[in-house]
Amino acid sequence: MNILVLHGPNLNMLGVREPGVYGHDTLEDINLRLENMAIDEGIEIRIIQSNHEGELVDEIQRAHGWAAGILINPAAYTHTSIAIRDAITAVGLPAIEIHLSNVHARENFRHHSYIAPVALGQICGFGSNGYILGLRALIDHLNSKE
Ligand code: CA2
Repeated sequence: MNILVLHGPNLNMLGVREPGVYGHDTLEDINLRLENMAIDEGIEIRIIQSNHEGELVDEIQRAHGWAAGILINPAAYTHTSIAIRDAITAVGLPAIEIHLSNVHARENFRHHSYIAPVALGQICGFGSNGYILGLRALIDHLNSKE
């Protein structure tokens, strides 16, 4: 089972600034936890962070034919990107939307997600644990379809 993990813009700054909102874990910490879980589960993951919308779209398209599912924190593009939404629809892969913070308890502009309607589900508000919960949910979903 292959899974693509995508981190959107500014998530490379995690742990460096705003620990009150996003926690103390760095992106490297999160990726290490995901990689360890992937080893334990016997699956393969490919992890990409990009600050560029088009690159995220390219990676989603590239996942077609390789990945069985996508774990994505689109970061600020959650609230703006029809292109990322369309790419998820185009590849037809189950995608789980992750947010570190509880976006619904924050500013109004973070309450709307262009991605949520095409995602299998959304996990938010559990900090970096959200990625682990999301990977668990995606693996279980894919296994239940076999
Ligand atoms: O809660 C999340 O995971 C978000 O996707 C994070 C995005 C934000 O735009 C979404 O509304 C919710 C922002 C990521 C920015 O990450 C930073 C990390 C350290 C310092 C500053 C920003």
